[in-house]
Amino acid sequence: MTPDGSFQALVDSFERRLHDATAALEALDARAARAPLAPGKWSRAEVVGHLVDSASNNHQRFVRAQLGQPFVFPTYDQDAWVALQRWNEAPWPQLVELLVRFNSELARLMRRTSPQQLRQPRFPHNLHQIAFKPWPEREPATLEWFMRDYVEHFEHHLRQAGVPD
Ligand code: NI
Repeated sequence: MTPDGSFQALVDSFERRLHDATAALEALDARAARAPLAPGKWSRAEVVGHLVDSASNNHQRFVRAQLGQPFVFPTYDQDAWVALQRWNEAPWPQLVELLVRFNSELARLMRRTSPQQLRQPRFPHNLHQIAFKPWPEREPATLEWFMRDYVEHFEHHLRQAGVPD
């Protein structure tokens, strides 16, 4: 198979976005980062903590899939994860650093995933339950689609946290 130029371009744009987001998030002080974005909603720190949870869950999925394990993965209750870890109390600069380092590593992993791994049909799967934009239960999924979905979820939450495109 030929290298997928459009997928590599996606990884490039993910890395650029991560770089720009770093500066925007680092510029916030901890008090601003910990204020709820709306009454009863997550703060920016909690949104960033949720993105770390997403990175850690999806890192496992992206590696396990390439080792031939079933494309059926544990779900996670996002609000319970954020509350349990008290992301709003985490040191803000270190939380941003964790987000950036973890996602830089995921970008490196994505870039090194072979076209065959990216495009291989995966069935059964549970992407109708765990994906940001659910994939039909009865259609084979691909790792490429799932990685793209990860990046879309990441972008969605950056916008929610007020990091401009
Ligand atoms: Ni989310």
